[in-house]
Amino acid sequence: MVTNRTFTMLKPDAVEKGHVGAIIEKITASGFRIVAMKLTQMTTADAEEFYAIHKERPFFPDLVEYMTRGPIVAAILEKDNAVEDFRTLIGATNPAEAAEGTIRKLYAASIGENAVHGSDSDENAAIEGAFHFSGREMF
Ligand code: IDP
Ligand code: MG
Repeated sequence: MVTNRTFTMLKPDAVEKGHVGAIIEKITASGFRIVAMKLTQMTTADAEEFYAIHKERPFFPDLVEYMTRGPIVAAILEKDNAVEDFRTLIGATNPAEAAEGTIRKLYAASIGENAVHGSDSDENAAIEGAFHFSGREMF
């Protein structure tokens, strides 16, 4: 079980607004090594499976619509304490509550369209990374 990796997505709003380069620069400048990375687009079935834990929430249909409307950048990142440190780097789910200098404070528009995903546990990091990447795409 890998414990020093996390999984991220630069969500459709971040790609649409041209923030990919700036966000990747901030991630690598913060000490994360890129293990895997690609531009891809989730299908409705992909998004429903990826966010299955939220399927009873009122925002679920909007979340699936948002996450499938355009390309995302999916990536696996490596660093000591990766999951926790990456959640700190991205900030709170609601950008209005995110700390100064965090990716969501800088680039997110709202709690729904919040620019970036970060895994919430080592277990989910492994599941989410394997959802998007084969072993041959990980370095
Ligand atoms: P997280 O992305 O910070 O881990 P989660 O609670 O796991 O936050 O929610 C997953 C995603 O669902 C959020 O990143 C956001 O895009 C969306 N979301 C969460 N809560 C709300 C809400 O109250 N309204 C609209 N969208 C939400
Ligand atoms: Mg979450």
